[in-house]
Amino acid sequence: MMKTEILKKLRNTNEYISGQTICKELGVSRTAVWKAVNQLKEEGYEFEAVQNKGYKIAKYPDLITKSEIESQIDQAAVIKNVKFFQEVDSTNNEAKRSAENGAADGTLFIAESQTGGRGRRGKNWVSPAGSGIWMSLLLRPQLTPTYAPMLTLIAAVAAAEAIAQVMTDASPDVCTQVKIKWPNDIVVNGRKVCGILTEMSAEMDSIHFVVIGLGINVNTTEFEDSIKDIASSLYAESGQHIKRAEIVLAFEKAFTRYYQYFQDKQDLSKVQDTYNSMLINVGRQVRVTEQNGDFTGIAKGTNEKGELIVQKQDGSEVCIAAGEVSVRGLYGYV
Ligand code: BT5
Repeated sequence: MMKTEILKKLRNTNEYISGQTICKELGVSRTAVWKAVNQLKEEGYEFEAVQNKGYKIAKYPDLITKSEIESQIDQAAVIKNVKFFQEVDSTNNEAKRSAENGAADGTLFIAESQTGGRGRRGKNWVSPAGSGIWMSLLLRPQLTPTYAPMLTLIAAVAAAEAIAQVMTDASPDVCTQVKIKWPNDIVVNGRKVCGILTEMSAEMDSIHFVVIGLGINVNTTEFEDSIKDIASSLYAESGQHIKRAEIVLAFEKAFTRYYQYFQDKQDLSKVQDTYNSMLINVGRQVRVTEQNGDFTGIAKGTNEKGELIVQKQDGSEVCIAAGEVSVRGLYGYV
């Protein structure tokens, strides 16, 4: 794709690059380059053009388009290609539909807004345009279905790391406040900035595909009544506007690394320490809601399967598998 290639070339240098060089290196006509540059201008990229020298990008807009992301992905990354939508019902739904039609492992579905964003068990996910990241990664891992819940934890640790990293750049004192609420929420200063919804299609002994959906509130300034007491955004917590593509790319790097560890060992042993160091539940009282009743206990951390270890009042420990229960802090959301 021409726009991706042009962005790749201009991004990797501080020098001006002439239209002629771009044409030659990409093997395309001047008109084609001119057309692509104009499209990029319309999308909000600002170019500096100097006669006899060429182009340079002076300003990058806050976009999460195919060309913006693909022009920055590493060759070795888990994300291989990006499908961008201005609006979609749910990127998880889109990923599942495309997966049924043969979409490849490593396709990232990302949307500016969702009309039917979903949380777990039919809950709603608020996904307005312009301020957040609503994306779903399609994977086709060679694993049995029992491993799928672990992917949620890998995505959580990667998202938390990415968020902490961009927030450190923006506002150094905030990053220590980035925490994971088991199993799938990222909270900053106790408020939810990111949720993860993992879904899969599988047979008894093999996974057809897994879709990992992430919703991240980045530059959101106002939240609707239904979530205003629990939700926040990276902007609200740091006071800095952060470019959404930066977070997507930081997530991509961290996820690629942790996913590789996971595939090597088929457990979470290499992820566990980092996950537990960010886990907000540790040492806190939690209420575990199970089908056959509730109980309270102290959360101890997660084991190598990603289960939450909870010590009951009688001292015994139970391991709670992700997806089976809902864990609520005793005194509120965390
Ligand atoms: C989640 O569910 O946290 C998973 C959210 C996953 C969203 C992504 S966006 C891309 C992809 N496509 C989708 O359709 N979904 C995924 P859960 O733990 O069940 O939490 C849902 C609850 O979070 C809701 O009941 C609200 O209380 C709260 N909530 C809804 N929208 C929110 C938002 N934008 N920010 C913070 N909290 C929100």
